[in-house]
Amino acid sequence: MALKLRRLSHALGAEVCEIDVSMPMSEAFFGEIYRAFLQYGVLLFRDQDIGREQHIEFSRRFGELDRHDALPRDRHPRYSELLMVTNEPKPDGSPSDTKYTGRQWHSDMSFTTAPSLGSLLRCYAVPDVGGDTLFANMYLAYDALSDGMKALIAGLHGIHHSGTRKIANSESGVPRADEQRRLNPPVAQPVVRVHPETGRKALYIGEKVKRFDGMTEEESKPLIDFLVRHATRPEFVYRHQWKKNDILAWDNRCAMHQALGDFDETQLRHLERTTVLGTPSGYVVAGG
Ligand SMILES: O=C(O)CCC(=O)C(=O)O
Repeated sequence: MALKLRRLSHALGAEVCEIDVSMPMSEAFFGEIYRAFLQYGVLLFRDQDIGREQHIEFSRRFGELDRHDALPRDRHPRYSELLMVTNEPKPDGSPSDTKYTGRQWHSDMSFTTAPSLGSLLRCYAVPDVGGDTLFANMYLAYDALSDGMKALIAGLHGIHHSGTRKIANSESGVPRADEQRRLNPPVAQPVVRVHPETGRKALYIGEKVKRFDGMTEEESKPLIDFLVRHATRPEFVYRHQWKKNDILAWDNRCAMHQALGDFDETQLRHLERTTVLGTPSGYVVAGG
């Protein structure tokens, strides 16, 4: 059976059509999916009305799964391979710890020395309107830089911090942010990463980067801001409008993403993510 693909945007993304990811799949067929994953950076699988075990099993085809020890509060209570992204209040009525997950441009687990290969996010519920996710193609962003800028950033390392911008101000945010900082000291990552499978160079930056190693925050900020603004220009971006039972798989080594908060927060938005472990990258920076 040949893979049926439909491109999602000029920048990145393709829908894999007429597929049930819970059905048995030959190595050869999964190989076609994985090649499309490498080529398009983001793959969409619609109408996947499957169980949590099946989400986990399909994700394992991409590689070994993270058990999310770096984010223990955000794990599903029964499946450590699943990370919750939900605004559903806790049973005691207090706000969800993961209400603001992803509300800044980032690549998953960049604040660890084993940043993720890819993630598979499954949608259970979305608000009537809004709550979309943006993805940026970091190969295109790198390729579009001038030779002078490529030379300037070639040896730089950005220092990535855990946590989400908005969480620090939220009711439930402080203990979670403290815990995340304790478990995850800042990690320096190359600003230009060579994708281990395609061999292409991609920008590896985002809003979790506070400064460059060897430079102050004040010195670093203008260049970080420029690179994030540059990488997220509309021509490098795909905007995903979620439907229930969508699964999106993305390659964290060449795409970054951001969850948008443009929706009525009284409505449920509930997604669950598996995270595929990547190859080691970066180094811990004492004192951040
Ligand atoms: O909620 C979303 O749309 C994206 C969540 C996210 O950023 C993540 O799982 O890393």
